[in-house]
Amino acid sequence: MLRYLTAGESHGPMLTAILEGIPANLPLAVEEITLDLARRQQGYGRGGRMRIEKDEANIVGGVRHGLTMGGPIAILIANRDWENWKLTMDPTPTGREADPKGPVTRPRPGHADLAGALKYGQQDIRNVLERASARETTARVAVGAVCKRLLLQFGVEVFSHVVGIGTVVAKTDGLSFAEIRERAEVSPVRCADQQAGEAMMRKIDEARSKGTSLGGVFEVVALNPPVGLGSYVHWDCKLDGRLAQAVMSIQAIKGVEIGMGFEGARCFGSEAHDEIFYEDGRFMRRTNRAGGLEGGMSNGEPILVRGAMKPIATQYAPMASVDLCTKEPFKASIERSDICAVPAAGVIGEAVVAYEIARAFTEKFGGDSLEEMTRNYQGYLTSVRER
Ligand code: EPS
Repeated sequence: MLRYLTAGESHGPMLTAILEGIPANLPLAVEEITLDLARRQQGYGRGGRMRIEKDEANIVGGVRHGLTMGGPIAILIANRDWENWKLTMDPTPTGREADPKGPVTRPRPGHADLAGALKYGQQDIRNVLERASARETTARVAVGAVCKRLLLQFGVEVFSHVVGIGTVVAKTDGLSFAEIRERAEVSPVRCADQQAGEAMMRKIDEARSKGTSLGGVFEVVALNPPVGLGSYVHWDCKLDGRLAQAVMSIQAIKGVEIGMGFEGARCFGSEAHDEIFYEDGRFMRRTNRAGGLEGGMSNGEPILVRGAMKPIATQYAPMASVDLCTKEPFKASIERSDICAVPAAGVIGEAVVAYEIARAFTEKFGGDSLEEMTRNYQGYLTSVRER
């Protein structure tokens, strides 16, 4: 079974990810992980921090001579900014006296600050915000890159594109998945519709000039999944439920849709489902309104998951808040922030979706080595085809 943990703070020395359950003998190059880390760092609308960081993966466990060995895979990613935060983030007791920044006592609306400080009994909100920060998603993208590599072995490809930023919505009707992927990959906002992409950048500029931020929607696509990942038999086996949780767990995500999602609720039933055909020796659909998921299982069509990201809570435009210690009202504002991180959120969406699909794969096809897993997978495909 697949599972992972991440550790580390936004301005600490590094982020750490441990991924357990990847079978032995999977080819894995550190460059593949670093490539996804770089993709996460890009995107029109990022702030000054991304000019400091250049995320690189360092595999320190579970891989030898380019192949996984079956043990936990451990990945480290250094925070370059740590050099500027050494005293503030010093793990020894002496650090507290030497911290040039002093405690953070002003909770920012929209962040984990207030609820986190009250819950964990903290006087210094830095003890909350450092871990709650979306910097943690760097480690999740590293985990996702390994999961993508496993899925690729079985022909499953995971990619993402931005479908909306603020009120600007992309039109991708008539484009193939290959075209959407290609166009999104070269767009500064990771949007396949060039005209909409330009309008999105203008919106981001407008938000920047107003000292505020912008949210949006990304879509993650998983091509070529086999039928039958996940299950209908228990609530916590349902793949759609697990994907929704995974996407919702990304910092600042407030909504998840699968397939038609909320749009389906506004249709008649005749417009909301995918009719079944049998062609070329296989069951197939001409539409994919279900987003590749029926009854909590993959149905063999591409899996489509969308995440809605709220505008980043850290803003130059001040919002009302109350000091944790003095209880005095103040206006929360900041010195450095991203204006829009939706393009990055799409890459993070790929990672968490790839992890959940890979987890469903390892549950269904098991195996300690890639060869064993491949045999199980091939045997299953044969039995499905021979029906
Ligand atoms: C973040 C605030 C910003 C972002 C950061 C997430 O960092 P800082 O406070 O250091 O300027 O840049 O995102 C990343 C560091 C990243 O790698 O995505 C926050 O508060 O969540």
